[in-house]
Amino acid sequence: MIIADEVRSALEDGRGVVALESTIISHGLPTESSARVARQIEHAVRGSGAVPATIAVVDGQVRIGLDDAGLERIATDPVVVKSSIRDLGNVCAAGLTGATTVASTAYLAHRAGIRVFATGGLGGVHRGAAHSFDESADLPALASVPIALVCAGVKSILDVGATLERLETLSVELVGYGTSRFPGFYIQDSGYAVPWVARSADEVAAVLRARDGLGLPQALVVANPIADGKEMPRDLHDATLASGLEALAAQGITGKDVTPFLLAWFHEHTHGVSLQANIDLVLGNAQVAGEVACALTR
Ligand code: PSU
Ligand code: MN
Repeated sequence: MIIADEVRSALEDGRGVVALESTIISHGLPTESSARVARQIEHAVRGSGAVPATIAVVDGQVRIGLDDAGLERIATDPVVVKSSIRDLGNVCAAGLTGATTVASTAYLAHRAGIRVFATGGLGGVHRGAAHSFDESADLPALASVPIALVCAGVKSILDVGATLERLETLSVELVGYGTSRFPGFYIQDSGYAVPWVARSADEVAAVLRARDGLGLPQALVVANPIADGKEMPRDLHDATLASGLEALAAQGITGKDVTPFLLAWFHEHTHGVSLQANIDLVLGNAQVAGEVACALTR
């Protein structure tokens, strides 16, 4: 595991550090914009006074903090492997380049001593999971990694209600950031409530400290809705989701390809509307994560 110099010195000096995942860059956004967005996400973390650490596997080596060439490679190289926890052994042993998911990023960030992590939307229970058993490895990973994850809820392509039930079963603590409603990724309100509300970065930091004091091993999910005026129009969202799910079934897509397929479907079929929402929500999460990381140092 190679920790970038800037990240290592920030950790040693007790400054705020935010982990960032790389699958959103390689598989979640169109290639034309992904390098630019990856830089914007890091910029948003810096804007809050924290140091970004984008995590990926480059030529078989885990990197905690990517330089610009690494970021560009993850964004544009078509052979980059979507790497969840169970892929890490093979990707590293074969010297491959892999983009880490929420699950593997959380695991690696925690090993590096990072306390706060930002992504777009958490993975979860897929629609039809009662038959397919398709539940993201993000959920069990968060049950065993004590990190704060700032996200815009779970992706709306999922079964949100079932995902919330699983988060409860797995004892993953959940707070709404300035809201009592669980966000729906592209939209502010998924239709479900959250059990707890945090009104500021300092309140989130207080929850984290309390959890640390008790030695709780699970993650804290900080659900931060997309900003006012930035969410996708509801009817466009619902129609695109319906057609995307039909295409998914018709083409027989399964396993780790499901989420990238549906995200790409949205980006293509909304002519950039979902892409802009995805960018806006992840930048908002990066900013809040930076504020939480700094609040933890106070
Ligand atoms: N959030 C986004 N875009 C993404 C993802 C999250 O805005 O592409 C990625 C994350 O890496 C997450 C993964 O871990 O999607 C979930 O994939 P799966 O459903 O196969 O577990
Ligand atoms: Mn899956």
